[in-house]
Amino acid sequence: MLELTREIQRLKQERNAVILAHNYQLEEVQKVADYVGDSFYLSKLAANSQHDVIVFCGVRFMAETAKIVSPTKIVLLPEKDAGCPLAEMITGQGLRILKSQHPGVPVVCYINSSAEVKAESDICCTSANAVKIVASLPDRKVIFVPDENLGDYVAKQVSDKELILWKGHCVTHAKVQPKDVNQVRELYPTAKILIHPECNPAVAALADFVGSTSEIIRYAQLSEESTFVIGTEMGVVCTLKETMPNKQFFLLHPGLVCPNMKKTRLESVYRALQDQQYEIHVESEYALRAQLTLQRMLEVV
Ligand code: CIZ
Repeated sequence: MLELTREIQRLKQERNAVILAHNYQLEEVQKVADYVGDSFYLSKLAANSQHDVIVFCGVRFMAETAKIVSPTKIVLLPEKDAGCPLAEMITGQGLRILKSQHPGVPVVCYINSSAEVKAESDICCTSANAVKIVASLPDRKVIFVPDENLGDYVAKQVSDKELILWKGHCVTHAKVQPKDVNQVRELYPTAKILIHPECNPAVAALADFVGSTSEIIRYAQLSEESTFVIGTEMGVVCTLKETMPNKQFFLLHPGLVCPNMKKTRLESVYRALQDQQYEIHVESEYALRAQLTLQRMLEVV
């Protein structure tokens, strides 16, 4: 492992590469990364990167987003089959049909979407800024795709808006049920329960705090409390334990493990740098419009 880490560092210098890792990545991958964070933070880093190569340890839509905001760079996704079932729950054609049913209504797409869906949308959002993005629109009616649970959460925060939602969901977060929250409340009565808005609304309603991965991390950092139950992918628990050894963190549900995020290993990062694989290309038909959709988000937040 040490040898592999050294080789990764050597190749990184040789290729003038930067390694970005999402909060949901394995600990071994987070440790070798230059930056760890959510997709918003990482896409901003990609947009401003001075490196020739960006190794994006995450899932396909994230690497695709990095390529869209940094088109002249070589963007590599270490595991080519690391996809996102949520992003795959909506197609460009599906969105075009929805738009034709609601002419003139602006479309907000969650960053967990393909380049084609981004190209068909007016503005992008992440779970950290979804409320702000929707609130920034002058229109009362807004189409929000593809995550129905995040959309429901946003709708509750901006009650003057009417959100038209797509029925997509994250298969990992959807595993959590209200009974799981009730059980951990009994088990850890003093713990704060922090839940991701991709969980279903009945689960989110039982949380002490609902927020994106970066917001959950910030909440735990600033809180005076010492025990937390985390209702998002287990990679976040690794980060929390590593950075706050004096606090206690428990995973809300054993199924909060994203199999796609876990495909990337240290070996994958090494091979990505060694063999320059798997390079991400975004169809020119979508690239420019998707870039505008992302840029509009960056201008609002
Ligand atoms: O925005 C992201 O990176 C995702 C997918 C989740 C989160 O809350 O950070």
